[in-house]
This record gives sequence, C-alpha cells and structure tokens, in this order.
Amino acid sequence: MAAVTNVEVGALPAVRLVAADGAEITVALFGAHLLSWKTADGKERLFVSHQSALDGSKPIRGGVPVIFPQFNVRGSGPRHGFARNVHWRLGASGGDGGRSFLQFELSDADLPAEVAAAWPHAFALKLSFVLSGDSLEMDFEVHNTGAQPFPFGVALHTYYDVGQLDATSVSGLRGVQYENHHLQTLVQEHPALHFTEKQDRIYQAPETVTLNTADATLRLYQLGFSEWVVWNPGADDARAMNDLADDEYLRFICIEPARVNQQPLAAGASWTGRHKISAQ
Ligand code: TA6
Repeated sequence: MAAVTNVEVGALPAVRLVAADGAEITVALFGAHLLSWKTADGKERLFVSHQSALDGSKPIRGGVPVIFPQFNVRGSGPRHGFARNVHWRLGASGGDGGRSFLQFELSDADLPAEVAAAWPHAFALKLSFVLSGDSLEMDFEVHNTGAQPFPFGVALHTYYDVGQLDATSVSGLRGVQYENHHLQTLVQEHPALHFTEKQDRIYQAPETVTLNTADATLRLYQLGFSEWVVWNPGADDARAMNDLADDEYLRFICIEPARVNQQPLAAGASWTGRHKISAQ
C-alpha cells in the first residue's frame, strides 16, 4: 500500500508519497513544487540547491518549479509566472497495485488579491504526480473556467541531479532545431549535447530525449508540449545567483518540457501536457 503523510521541508508544508516498492516523492504545497524523487533503490533523482529559500519568500531553486502562465519573460507578468510562487491545495491522493499518485490543484479563487488582480482570468489547474516502478509521470491540466479566452505558456522546469556535469549528456536531439541564448536559430549536428559551458537552449520538442549521467540513464517523454528547454547556467551565471552556491552548477542540468510562447485557451477549453521520466 502507498502511504501519504504531511511533512515539513525547511519551513514549507509538504506531502510525501511512499509507494509500495519504496519509491517516494515529496511535494511542497508552495508551488506544488516537487522537491524530491527517490527511486526504490533510494537514489535521489532531483537537485535542490543548499542555498534555496525554503520558506515561501521566493521560488525554490531546484526540484520541479511549475512555470505558468508564462515562460521566462515571454508575457507581461512575473518572470516564469506566478504558479511557482503561490500555495496550491492537495486535491486527491491514492494508489492501487503498482501506481500511486498525488494531485494538486490551483484556481483563481486561491490566488492572493494582488496576483489575481494582475492576472484576472478564471482558471483551474491540476498537477498529478504518478509513481509507478522506476517511472514518475507528471500530468498538467489547464482549464479555462471563464467566459473569455486567456493566453498561457507553461513548463515543468525539472532540475536533475547529475552528480558530475562533465560526465553528463543529452541525446535524442540530433537534427532538431533550437534557439540558443544569443537568440540564434540553429540545428543540432551532434548526437549528444555536452556541458562544457553555459547552455540555455529551446529545442522544438521530439517526444523523447535521453539524459545520460555517470551512473544513470533517464528516458524523458513528453506529450502535448512543444519544446524541450535545456539549461545549465555555467560558472559565471551561477556566481551571480544568490540562491545557488558557486560550484552547484556542476551538479545539475534542467531539461524542461515547455510551451514557451503564450497561446490562447478558449473559454471552457482544457489543455493537458504529460511529462514522464523513466529511470534505467
Ligand atoms: O529555463 C531556462 C531559464 O529560462 C533560463 O534562462 C534561466 O535563467 C532559468 O530558466 C532560471 O530562471 P529563474 O527565474 O528560476 O532564475
């Protein structure tokens, strides 16, 4: 049987799900932010900075920030949207056989007044985390509950603990078009992307990519998103970030299924995106 308990991480209330096989996830209500995913062998798969605020004063550096309703500065609201900065509700949890889940919800009625005033749309979000064996699935649903369309962008900004950056690569992107941080549009020639300098690339999304680290292979699958964003800040940007230790950039990369440009969602319509990670 799966077990669901309330825990605290730093000063943040969180929910922990432990599956029958011992795999576990911990999700803060602040941002419905996945802070930890351990496979049944006890191995932590996600990175969270030791310098991250864990008190709700600002977004968490690591885990899986939920980016909504805009990616980075591609919209008129706060960078990467408000969803990572507000408190969500646990809507449902449970499990049967080899599958167990936590589902978090957020609607316009949950928003602090100043956030609701800046983004005056009626919406309902659901984010489910489903554990099954050595896989973790995240299903994100956006529902427009109002009478007017609204624009949104989205990303599941996943920080992987790679242990050793110089032994890490991402494959499955050969021949795929991307935009780099100099805003050049290029096509990837090499079979694998390595991390010898800052990388901040927005790829058109194939269904799957593979993350190879010194001691693990993770297959990443997306459905419904339009891009994969691949990011590592490199030494100089890392030094400029006060919620990341200077050498922590050597421990993680982000690979994020995304829809980077805001697109309209009609009144009454829903959009869903799926992100599944399988450890091997
Ligand atoms: O997803 C990559 C990115 O957009 C980068 O440009 C980088 O700055 C990163 O997100 C982190 O953004 P944050 O607002 O969390 O500092």
